[in-house]
Amino acid sequence: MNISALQKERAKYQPKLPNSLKGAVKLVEGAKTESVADQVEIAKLFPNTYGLPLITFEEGTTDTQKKPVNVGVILSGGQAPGGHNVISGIFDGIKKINPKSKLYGFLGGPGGLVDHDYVELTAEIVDEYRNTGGFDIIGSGRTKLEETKQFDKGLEIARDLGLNALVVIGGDDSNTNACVLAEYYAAKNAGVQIIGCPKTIDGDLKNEMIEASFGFDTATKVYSELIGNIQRDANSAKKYWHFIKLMGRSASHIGLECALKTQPNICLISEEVAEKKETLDHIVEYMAGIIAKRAEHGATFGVALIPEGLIEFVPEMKILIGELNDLLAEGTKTAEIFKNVKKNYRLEWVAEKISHESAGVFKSLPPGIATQLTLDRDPHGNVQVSLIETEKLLGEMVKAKLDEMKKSGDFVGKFGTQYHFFGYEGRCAAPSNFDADYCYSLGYTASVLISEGKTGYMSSVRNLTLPADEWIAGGVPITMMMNMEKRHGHMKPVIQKALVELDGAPFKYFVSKRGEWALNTRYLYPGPIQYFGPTEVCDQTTETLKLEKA
Ligand code: FBP
Repeated sequence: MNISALQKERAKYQPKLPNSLKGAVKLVEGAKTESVADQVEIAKLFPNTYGLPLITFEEGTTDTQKKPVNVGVILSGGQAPGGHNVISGIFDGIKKINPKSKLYGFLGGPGGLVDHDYVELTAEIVDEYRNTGGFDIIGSGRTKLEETKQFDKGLEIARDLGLNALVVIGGDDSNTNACVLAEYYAAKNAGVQIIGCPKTIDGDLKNEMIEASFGFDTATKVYSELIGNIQRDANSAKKYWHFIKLMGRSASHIGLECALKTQPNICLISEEVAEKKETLDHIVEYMAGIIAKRAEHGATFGVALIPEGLIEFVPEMKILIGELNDLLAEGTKTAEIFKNVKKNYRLEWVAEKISHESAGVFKSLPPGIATQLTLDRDPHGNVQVSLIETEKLLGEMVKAKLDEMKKSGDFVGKFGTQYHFFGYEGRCAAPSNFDADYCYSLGYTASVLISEGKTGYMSSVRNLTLPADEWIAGGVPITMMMNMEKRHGHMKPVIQKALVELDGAPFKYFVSKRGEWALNTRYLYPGPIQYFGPTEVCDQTTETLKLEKA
């Protein structure tokens, strides 16, 4: 493999572990848990894995060698920086348990388990990928593991390989599936444990016990570097408004974190839009208002951050998307008919099948955006928001509003736009020191949970604003994070997504500053991720975590 100079140096980096994982480990069981909501339904659906206690690891005294364990690992869903370090953490952890332990990687995501497509991850392979970005060591995929047929195929290969456990590295949907799989194998007494790891750049898999999903730190650092560069360009040329859509599917954590790091003129927060029941027109008025005010002082430039999932949070759009999801859900009769409707008649066909109000909203959208809303759902039944060009939709609507304002004398100046979408640029970056350490610790924690015979747990590492030595490692029962939600038109147990909390410290801080950032030019330029150098530059956690923990 050809490697860059940075990779060569980075390969030497030894990720930090919490003190509790450095030598002998003592397991401490905490209180029994309950799901965040819908306790009766969840307990009924998960009789073998519901109500398990929280687990914390502490420094132990005796380090006895245990029996070897064979472990399978799956990377599921979108890439996130640090996945390779989770794998190297599992590898080192199970080798510490017993050097005869083996690690198998299922290729191309959960589908690899079902299709029995795997590779043994040897020291030689794992060493090549330490501290690198990407999921290319074994690849990832979005196959949804939800049918017993798939679980049984998984069990076949687990038995062939003598697997004691399977680690699923994924986001909320993948960990939901991991939990269902854990329950199925536990009910069957199959002898295969399931452990989840919290992955997603979106940052929406978090709660009291999971302070952050891995990858969020690095991805937001990459986007913030780019936003800072664009801000500097805007402030130099003084001729464009840059509308930047940021990945993150539903929640606006990425947008908020990047705003805290770069201080742009506008950052929309989807959760606030939903709370205030704002319409698209309100949002456009707000943006146009700031643009016009800046223009009054000669500042005909600026930067606006737009979260990827925004339109799903605009109440009228949410209702529309919900109706479209039901209409076009995979496997429904209407979805089948839709596939055969002629392309140029599709929008009309859809408008006839939804409520009168939603049809009005649907028809008011530019045809390109309306079409994007009808495109294939992802395997979990969600609209693929990354395919919807919200930044252009808003750009066009803001331009129309400013044209009107110009006529009435409320806007003087020019409005030139540049559009950007940052998402894929950050998902495979070389993990920051924080993500390199955090991911390695998550993987190592998973190996200890396995050696302790646990199943249905998610690997948890907390206290993340303190130095890694002081991090608290352990396990959280996945059922603890679940509630019932409507998916594909049916109520299903799923891990509750963590949206931006409007009474949380990060959002409150943002609100206290955004007026000043809007009208004045207070840009911050974070620059690229630093891997070597002073700790205040290289080992920063996210602004979100800092404010949450302050
Ligand atoms: P995960 O939830 O699987 O981590 O996905 C994150 C994400 O990057 C979202 O932010 C984005 O909407 C989506 O993946 C894009 O999906 P794809 O990689 O399939 O285009």
